[in-house]
Amino acid sequence: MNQRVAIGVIGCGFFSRNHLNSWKDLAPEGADLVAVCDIDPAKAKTTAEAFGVPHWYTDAATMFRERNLGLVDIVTRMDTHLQLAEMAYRHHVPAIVQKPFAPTIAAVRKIIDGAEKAGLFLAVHENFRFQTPLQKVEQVLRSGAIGAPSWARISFRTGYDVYKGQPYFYDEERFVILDLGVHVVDVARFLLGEVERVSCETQRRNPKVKAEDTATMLLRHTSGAVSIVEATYETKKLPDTFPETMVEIEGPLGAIVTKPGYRIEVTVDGKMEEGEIAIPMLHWAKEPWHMIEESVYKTCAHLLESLKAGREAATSGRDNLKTYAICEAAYESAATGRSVRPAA
Ligand code: NAD
Ligand code: 89Y
Repeated sequence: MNQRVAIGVIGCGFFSRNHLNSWKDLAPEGADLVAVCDIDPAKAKTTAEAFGVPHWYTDAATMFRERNLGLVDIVTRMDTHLQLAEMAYRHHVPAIVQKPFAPTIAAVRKIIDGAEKAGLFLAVHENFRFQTPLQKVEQVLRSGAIGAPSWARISFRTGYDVYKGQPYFYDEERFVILDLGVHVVDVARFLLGEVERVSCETQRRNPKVKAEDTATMLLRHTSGAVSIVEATYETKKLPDTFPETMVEIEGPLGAIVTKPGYRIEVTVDGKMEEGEIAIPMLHWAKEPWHMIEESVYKTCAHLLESLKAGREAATSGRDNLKTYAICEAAYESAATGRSVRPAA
């Protein structure tokens, strides 16, 4: 029998439409979108109307009291994640929180401890490792074609106007590492495994933002591999590859390189083959975001399936703590000029 899960979404802002569309599309897999909540009544009401959601709230506590939720999807910004996750635990509701997990590693640990004490499923909506191009790279890597990877560059460099949709970026106290670095670091872990040492330099190149908009990290993985992880919103380079994460990986037998426009080059034994990675266009998706939008659907599908099966998600709270700890180490390295061991 298909187990149904009553889902409430908190936060009806810029990114929420991707979650809402995904949950609607996952109805055949058991997702019942029953309520939305936003402190802004106009946003809550228009979202409920647009997505045909039967109940809307301006107060999360009331939503938890009145609806018998089987899952809450917290799509607010990080400053509210701890308070809302703890509210979910008090009502014995499993939770997903968007990245970044929380503003500090202490808050991240509290969110995880709360879920573990309550015996509840907790996952972070970390969607980059569900992106079709990065899954393709992982598939080639796992095939063994290039051997065990020993060096990589994983970079997200763009000058796309991200501030238009996300104007809160101007005022972040810790900016590009927590917003974008978390994704790119998570991809580095996904492809090359755990990390034992981090060095980082940060820069604020756009005078209109408060904090760093460029981060260049050097990671030493426990396997011995080394990766350069880059995140910037301030490149003027063309073509602008937004929203692609570009990857170069080298192993003893060959290399995997992604190229702008969802292309991939795989070199094995001195022969290079080029290919195109087809990105499915979901019915609600729009370029250039369609690749990210498809990954949101795949992330939601994985999280729902894991919850229903009683399994830990690939991006569980515990897993994402490791990504967060690398980012925290990157900030410490940039501030001290030393390399830092991540403390997950
Ligand atoms: P946003 O500011 O546009 O939306 C957040 C919404 O939450 C607002 O409408 C606000 O009124 C509401 N809100 C705040 N506190 C609330 C509370 N206590 N109860 C109910 N509603 C509350 O932000 P956004 O751009 O939609 O980002 C949301 C999250 O998604 C952020 O953590 C961001 O980093 C993340 N995000 C992820 C991706 C990705 O690819 N994974 C992309 C963009 C944004
Ligand atoms: O905020 C960023 C994220 O998490 O993914 C894409 C984004 O919205 C802009 O780079």
